[in-house]
Amino acid sequence: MINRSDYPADFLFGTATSAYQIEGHKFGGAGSTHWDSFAATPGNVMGLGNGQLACDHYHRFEEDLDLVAAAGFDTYRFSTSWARIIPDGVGSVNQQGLDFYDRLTDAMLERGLKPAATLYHWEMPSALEDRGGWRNSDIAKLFGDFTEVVMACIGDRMFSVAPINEPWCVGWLSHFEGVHAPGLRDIRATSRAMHHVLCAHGTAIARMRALGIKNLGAVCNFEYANPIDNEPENCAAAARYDAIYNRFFMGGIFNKAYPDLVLEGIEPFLPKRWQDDFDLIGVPIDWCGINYYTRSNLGHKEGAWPNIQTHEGPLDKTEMGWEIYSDGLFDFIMRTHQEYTLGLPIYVTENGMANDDFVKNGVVNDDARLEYISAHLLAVLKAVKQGVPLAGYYVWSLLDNYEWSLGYEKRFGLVHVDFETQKRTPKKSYLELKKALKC
Ligand code: IFM
Repeated sequence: MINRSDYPADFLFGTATSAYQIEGHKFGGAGSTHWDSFAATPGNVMGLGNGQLACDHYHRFEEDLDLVAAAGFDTYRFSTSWARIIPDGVGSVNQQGLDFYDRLTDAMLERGLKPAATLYHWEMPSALEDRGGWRNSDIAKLFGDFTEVVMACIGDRMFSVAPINEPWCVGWLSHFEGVHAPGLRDIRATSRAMHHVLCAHGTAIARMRALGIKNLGAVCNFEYANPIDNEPENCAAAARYDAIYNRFFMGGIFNKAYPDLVLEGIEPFLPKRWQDDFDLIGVPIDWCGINYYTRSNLGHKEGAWPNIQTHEGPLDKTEMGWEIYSDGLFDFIMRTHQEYTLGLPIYVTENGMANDDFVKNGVVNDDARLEYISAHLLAVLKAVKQGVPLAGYYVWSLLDNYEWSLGYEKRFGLVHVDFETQKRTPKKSYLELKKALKC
């Protein structure tokens, strides 16, 4: 394990969670979300699991933040639930919802933790999904309205704010692959969602700037695109994957342009005059967040665009079946710095692994997670030494939680959660990180 003293003195260590994955959505007057109905539909989520109870963080947040602080973390990344605050997505505000985030914020500050907020981590209010969700061009404005409500309450106390977690998941995974809510498989829906999510990002940034909120960023996810061999058509498939996954959203936000390799597939389905939105999408921001977990091995597939086939790779894998490839994190940090952010601070806003964790005699031996985190923190250190302005690293996740379509089977936490009793047990990785953060 690394030591804190290996990193620059102002480098921040944190851990991350999201609202629907831990809070317990049934509490506090929250409205229905598209994850509730997606999860209630057989075949979408393992065990039909949903976020109604999750980790009951809604009632246990003090205990959970005690764990964050006791580990020696500097910052805590959390998200706000749109439907908890505005149950129908527009209109009446649920004061209980706002009060919850107000209390959560104060509880972070009381423990010396810097609050790092994400406004949207995937749970669209059902009433807005009924109106087309991310496919609806009104969504950017509605998201801006939600942003103002949240920030008027807690914005003054935030260390940093990002509008949307992982736009690739919101756009592609949810509307092209159908793996996440709303579970669509439609290229027109995908194209519109990919564009509108960026318009919503820009709208939220502009509204927050107007309110005087500081330290605004964007959080994108990245997956290393590895061709299975040197055959030109397999390399071309990997390049298309890279463009869709890793370059589309970054291109829009930082370079006001979409890659040709993506436009070749989606341009016919984008909204009219999409090019006119780049000044909004590319509104300046203060930092960029990289979420990184794995690589994919890619080859050509006959048939329709994007002609990509994913292949099983040779590297060690996590419980998600994801290959462990820490060099990919180094590559993305360098690329982000050199091609997109050009000197802005970069944070690794998510990194971690699912492991087959269980409590035995009060202990959880998750050595694999410890190795995974150490390897990725070394990749971060390598980039720091090359002069990249890396400002922090967040472990995903504080707690075992609701892993979306995989239900509660996959455990990503530094802290084990018994979902029957809600008992928290810090794992070995938590205890070792705690030692490392003291050195
Ligand atoms: O659990 C998710 C999180 O919600 C977003 N990033 C990836 C994590 C692991 O799959």
